[in-house]
Amino acid sequence: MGSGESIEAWRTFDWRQKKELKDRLEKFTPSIPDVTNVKILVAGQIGAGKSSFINSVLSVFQEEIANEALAEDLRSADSHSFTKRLRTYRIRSAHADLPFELCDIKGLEPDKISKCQIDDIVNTIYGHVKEGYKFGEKSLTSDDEHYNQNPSLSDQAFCLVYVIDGSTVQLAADDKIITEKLRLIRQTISDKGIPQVIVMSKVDEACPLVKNDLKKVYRSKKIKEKMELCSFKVGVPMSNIFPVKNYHNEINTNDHVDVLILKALDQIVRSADARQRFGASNK
Ligand SMILES: Nc1nc2c(ncn2[C@@H]2O[C@H](COP(=O)(O)OP(=O)(O)OP(=O)(O)O)[C@@H](O)[C@H]2O)c(=O)[nH]1
Ligand SMILES: [Mg+2]
Repeated sequence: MGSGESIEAWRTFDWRQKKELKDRLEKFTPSIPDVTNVKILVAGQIGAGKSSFINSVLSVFQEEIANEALAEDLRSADSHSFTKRLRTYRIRSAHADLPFELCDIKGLEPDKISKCQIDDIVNTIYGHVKEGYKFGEKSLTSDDEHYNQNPSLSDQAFCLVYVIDGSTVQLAADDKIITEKLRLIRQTISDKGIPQVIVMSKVDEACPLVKNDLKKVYRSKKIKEKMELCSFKVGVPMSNIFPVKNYHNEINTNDHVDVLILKALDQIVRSADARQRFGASNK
């Protein structure tokens, strides 16, 4: 047996639910009447697949490969993030503009703790950072033209998505800094009770079994172990971790890829909406 090792399904998953999930998301309306959109922040290490995940979500609804949130094709040897500015993507389908938005930000660097990056992410969650802001060496200050003094509920992010590269996640100490950064972000926003969802990307690279057949993802021992590792490192329960294969080099969409992406998005949107409802009624 290969290193992926096929075992009994450890999570029940209906591979035929694509239409149901897609329809539900297309009909979704935020619970709070004056909220125009539910905003979701996508964070994670450089190269984890954040932009590719956003592209994949856009692709599922457009029914063709999107390339809006440019993902890097040929990553240079240096450890710089390809995405440098805050960009927000509205999801559109053939039928409608959906009321949720995904924010793409600069990746977290694995080599140094920078307070500035943590401040910028926390400010983005709170809705203080305007579209197009370039993440730099210094934190955004309240006198900057990209600082939004009075964020509305629609400007604030109500779910924090961590994209973690399933092919490289490991127990070793070399990514301690990333774990520490995520902890610092969580600590800063802890009183807000913002839900967190992990999207574990690159499951195709993480397990040869899954590379051959994506439908083996919930039968692969290796994928289960990697997800447990993500859970342990970030402190997010398994039920909030979703394995995905992003579109990155394909020319057509595919139902199996789509359904995993939709399942992750469905959970993200629901937890964000629940939080928004709770947060607003608390005011
Ligand atoms: N095999 C495989 N490759 C992927 C997957 N997701 C992303 N990639 C590749 O991983 C690389 C990085 O992806 P990006 O989406 O640019 O990552 P990012 O997190 O936005 O990176 P930064 O913007 O630099 O922080 C690209 O070469 C993608 O093609 C996946 O699910 N499977
Ligand atoms: Mg990116």
